[in-house]
Amino acid sequence: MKLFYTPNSPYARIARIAVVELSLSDRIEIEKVTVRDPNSNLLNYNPTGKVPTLATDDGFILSETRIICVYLNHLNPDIKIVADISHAFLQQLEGISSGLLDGIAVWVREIRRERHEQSPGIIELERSRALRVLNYFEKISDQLDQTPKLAHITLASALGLETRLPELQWRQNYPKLTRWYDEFSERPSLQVTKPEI
Ligand SMILES: N[C@@H](CCC(=O)N[C@@H](CS)C(=O)NCC(=O)O)C(=O)O
Repeated sequence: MKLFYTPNSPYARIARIAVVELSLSDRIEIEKVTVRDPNSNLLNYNPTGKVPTLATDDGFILSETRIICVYLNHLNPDIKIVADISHAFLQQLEGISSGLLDGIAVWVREIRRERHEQSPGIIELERSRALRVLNYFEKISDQLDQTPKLAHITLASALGLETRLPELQWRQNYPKLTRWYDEFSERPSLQVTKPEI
């Protein structure tokens, strides 16, 4: 089984963290690829050209982080990373943290375009979305724990984009979230998957 990733993708990072937390490192080969590259090896597997991509032993090509994490979790059901319907609050956190990540990812992509191509409207939309969600997590931070659930992994991966988006500056205004994040980030699975920049 093979997991394709790029070192700086926050989505691929979630899948890589899940591999470690589920003790699947021995069963899954991790292959670094390029994206937005017509010569990428990834295109031989997945026409979307997106990471993460999981090529399973039974010949399936899985895209989309949550779908991949559900599959990985089935390989080691003793550890529960992905929340099911009996854990509705965790599902709530999964959804809100992945909305935060999607929004920040759009924002990061926007500021990486040439200045004259950037849309101030999109940047403002994503900035205010991120601030609303960060306010939410600061308020409920006493309900965040340190267990490696998909919700927490996704939130940490989104917050980890601070290195790519200094404009976000979430640490200054969200002290409780900062404490939660700094402790969670000490997990070996987060340490070995730290973005390169
Ligand atoms: N909705 C997807 C998003 C994955 C995604 O956008 N990955 C980015 C890297 S962060 C990518 O592969 N981009 C390549 C491209 O845009 O062609 C998921 O949940 O996995």
